Amino acid sequence: MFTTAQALTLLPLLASFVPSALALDATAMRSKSVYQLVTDRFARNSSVTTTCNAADRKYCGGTWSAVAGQLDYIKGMGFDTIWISPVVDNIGGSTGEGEAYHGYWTLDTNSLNSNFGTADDLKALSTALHNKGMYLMVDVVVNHVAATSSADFAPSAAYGPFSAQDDFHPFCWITDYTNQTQVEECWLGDSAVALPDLNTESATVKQFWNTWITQLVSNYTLDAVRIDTVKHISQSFWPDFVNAAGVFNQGEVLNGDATYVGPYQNTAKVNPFNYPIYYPLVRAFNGTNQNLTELTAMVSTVKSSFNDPTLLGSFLNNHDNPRFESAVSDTSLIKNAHTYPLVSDGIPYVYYGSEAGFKGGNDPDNREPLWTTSYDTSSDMYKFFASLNAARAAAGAASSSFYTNQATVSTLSSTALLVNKSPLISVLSTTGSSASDASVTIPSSSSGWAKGTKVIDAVSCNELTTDDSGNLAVTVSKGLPVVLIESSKKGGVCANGTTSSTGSGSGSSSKSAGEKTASGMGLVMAGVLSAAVFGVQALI
Ligand code: ABC
Ligand code: CA
Repeated sequence: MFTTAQALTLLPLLASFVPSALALDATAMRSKSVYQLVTDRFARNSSVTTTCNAADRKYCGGTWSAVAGQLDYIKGMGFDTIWISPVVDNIGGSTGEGEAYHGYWTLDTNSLNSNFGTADDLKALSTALHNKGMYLMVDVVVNHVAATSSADFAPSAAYGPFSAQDDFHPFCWITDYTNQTQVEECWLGDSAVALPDLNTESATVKQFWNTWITQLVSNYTLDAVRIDTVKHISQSFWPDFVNAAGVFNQGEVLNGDATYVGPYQNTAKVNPFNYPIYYPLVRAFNGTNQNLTELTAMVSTVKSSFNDPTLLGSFLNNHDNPRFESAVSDTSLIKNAHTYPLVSDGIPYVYYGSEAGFKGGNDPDNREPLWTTSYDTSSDMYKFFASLNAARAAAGAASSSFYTNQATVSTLSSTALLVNKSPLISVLSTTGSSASDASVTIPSSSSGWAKGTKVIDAVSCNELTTDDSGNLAVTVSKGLPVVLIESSKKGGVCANGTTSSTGSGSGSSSKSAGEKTASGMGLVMAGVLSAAVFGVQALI
């Protein structure tokens, strides 16, 4: 046995054996696929049975340990990283806007929010993820704390490290989002819940945050952080903070203008979520036959505005915006819109409940409890996300430059978008599920495919073959997305079987394997066969 003194001298040595390589840097993050969840709403102990109405804006009982109990549900869809909502202690009780169930109303940033569990529970979640080869991203709020009203607010010991007047910017509401000084120095919130703005220019506040983030990452072995309200703090604050975090960051700069968001990556070293693409993406698919040129034009603008578009966070849904499904009910439009973030540039984020067909609109309705679904892994959308993640992973495994090469996004027709991120090539359509079959051709000049190349559609599991010129005729059936990779590179794509369509190279059919509908007798037979022999499509 060692004496205490001996043990202490050995500690640094031991620490060097602990695998610290888990934390994600930019290179490692590129190959990840993230599932975003609101801790209070994703999973709770089964002994808690109270009804959870999102509209009530109250705590519903979700915990970190319950999240740890549902990791296979997430992993089964092919996601390897989870982003959980903020973890620190929040203001208690009820406000005019309900309770702090979402975690963004910081009280003492040095303590954890006991509604979600203990420090050991959070560490156990981190460990459980790592044991499954998964990763943890935690949401951090640096811009503000919270108070029930601006008039009542006074810095005090209750705010942990921020107990001095100098730690805050003097009160004023943000009223004009085009005034950047206001955006940075005035307060978010409203008369029901004020969000007192921290004086992030103060050396004391800066130093506190830098030390805090280093410790948070270390204490809970975090792999990445999501940073809240990035545009509400001066750009000069961020480089030191992200450096102190030492892990990959994805930051919220809530603005649709790429030239406004770009500098946060280019000079402030934050990797923003791709809000510039989000708005045109929603508009491209929020009805049938929408114009696609706003989206293709934005892809170009993003390329010229960001140093590295492949590190932006791509998403369709999140906790702040109405779910796409609240405005669109056509299942094909929904699938096309969800496909884009997974087959184009950037790190894909899928918001919990998208796999369960949740349709909640604006905050707070978009924060539904997931336990009401019994974590169903048999739904069409659950399997759909598994197919997309499998396709993305196969492309990454087949080509070392898949994640770093920038996609080319162009129109094949007025209703079809070609997303070419070699070796993954997708056709997204706006025709909707009641459209008749439409044919599009992917020219060899854009795919690089030689004649007679066999490719597989990860969505339908149909195999297609290029013609003598290397061109590929694709039939878009029922307006569904088509996600293609060479069959020789398919990895886990359609692991439980494919459907060959010989000769013409057409015949992308409508449903996943095992659920074929008639589009030719051969297809039906093959579908029945693959369904009988292989059962439902592989989950991963
Ligand atoms: C509370 C209530 C809600 C109520 C709301 C008004 O107040 O709970 O029921 O509807 C947290 C909670 C919220 C809570 C807020 C305020 O705190 O989650 O439920 O809402 O108490 C981040 C987080 C978010 C979090 C906070 C606060 C910040 O993701 O979940 O909210 O820690 C601004 C911020 C942004 C913030 C967002 C909610 O508000 O910049 O950081 N999100 C314009 C502005 C944006 C603004 C946005 C929404 O409006 O430019 O700065 O975001 O108000 C595009 C333009 C954009 C424009 C959009 C609308 O259109 O390019 O610039 O955004 O075309
Ligand atoms: Ca601020």
